[in-house]
Amino acid sequence: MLKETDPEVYNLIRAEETRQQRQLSLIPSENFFSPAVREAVGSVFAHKYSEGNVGQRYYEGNQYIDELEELVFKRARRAFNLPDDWAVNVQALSGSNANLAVYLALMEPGDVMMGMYLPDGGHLSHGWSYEPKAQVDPNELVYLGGSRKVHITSRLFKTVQYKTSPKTQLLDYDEVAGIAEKYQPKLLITGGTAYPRLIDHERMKEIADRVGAYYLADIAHEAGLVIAGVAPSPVGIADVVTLTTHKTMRAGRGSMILAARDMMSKINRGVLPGLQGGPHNHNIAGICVGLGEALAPEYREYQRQIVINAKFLAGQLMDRGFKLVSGGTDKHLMLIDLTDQLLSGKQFAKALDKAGIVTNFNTMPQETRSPADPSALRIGTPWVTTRGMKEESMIRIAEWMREVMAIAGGWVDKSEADYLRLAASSGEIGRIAREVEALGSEYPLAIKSARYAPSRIQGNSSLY
Ligand code: DSN
Repeated sequence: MLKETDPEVYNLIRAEETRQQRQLSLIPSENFFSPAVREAVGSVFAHKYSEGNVGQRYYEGNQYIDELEELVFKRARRAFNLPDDWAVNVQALSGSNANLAVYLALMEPGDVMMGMYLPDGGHLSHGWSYEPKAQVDPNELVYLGGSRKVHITSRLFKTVQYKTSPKTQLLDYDEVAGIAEKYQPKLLITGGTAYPRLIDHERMKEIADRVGAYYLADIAHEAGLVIAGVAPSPVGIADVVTLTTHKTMRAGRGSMILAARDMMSKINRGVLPGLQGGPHNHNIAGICVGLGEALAPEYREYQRQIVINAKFLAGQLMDRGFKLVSGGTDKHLMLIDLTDQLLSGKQFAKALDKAGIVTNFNTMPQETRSPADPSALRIGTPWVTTRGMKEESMIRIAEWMREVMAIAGGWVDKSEADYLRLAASSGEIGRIAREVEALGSEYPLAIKSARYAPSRIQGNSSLY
């Protein structure tokens, strides 16, 4: 129908679908959803306003929305093994909004917030600001921000950021404890976008307790791994858990907040009226379907394979001379340290894109370059694992990455425009793009996405 009524948009959708089929996304925050999730997202639930919570809406006609949210709660309760006195919010429109709702509930302007240093792998919404052109002391393990208050959290709160150890590139919990003692945060946050190792939630909660802070575990990246038990769960340990539903979790686009019931009533008010109006009920329907899929037995296998693929790919890359931040990964993502390679993160990402391998350039611990052209490349395996790829495909990906570095490394002295022109016209890069596409054609987008849809739900089916 869209084809006839709006061919311009139809053609863009088809073009994007072809791109997704032909290229391989190694962006660790990207995944794709089953046809069932997409059907729910495209449903009539998009038409309904439903400000408020189950049974207490400001609009009439919400009986099915109420049932839908109840169903999400039941599925989330099982997926995350929630303690009886914990509750769920699924209305925040994104991970950042989920975090902001928690801050609105638990903090006052001027309070101290402590999260991970952004260039080491933290997230913007954990309090980022910086000082343009200032050199940051690589041996100083705490960062107090700068005059460029790029994220609203740095305007509202005093922000303190802990770094990874310069020696190991790992979190040093004793250092974090010392920083917390010194700055007395009201909220201690873990999680982020580029830390390739697991987090010790018990230790972090202990540090938070010692200074009277709340502990927020932001597991946006790891939510799927946590559901499957292949990464440790902060549920029942942290005071609040936030997450996005579309990364490893592969359950449609949105977010969730998990916390004890009494705290959740404050957080619900942080979401509405604090931050937003009507929830996006069609996305909530998609998340509900995705949670159903997450309760199927295949999901655990999928999450395990994500980590197997990531560790295997890490080994293959290191065998080919690439250095990885912290020496590897425990989960779905890794950071390639390019400081001893010919290309910067941005140059490598641009050449890889022309070869059909989609990545993103990223900062890394001890970063000396600008975030616009940093020293590292961030990659991960959720997307390629959803396509059904296993270890043998990781070998091919690592080899293509080595080849692209060798080919494009020869153009490093060119101007940016010439570099991009050469990357786009190179026969060798074009050959790799065709090989990538050929591998992709063995793992079609649509068929593999359906493969993980549940045929039955584990456990007590009366809930469903
Ligand atoms: N954009 C997400 C990521 O790529 O990790 C974080 O918000």
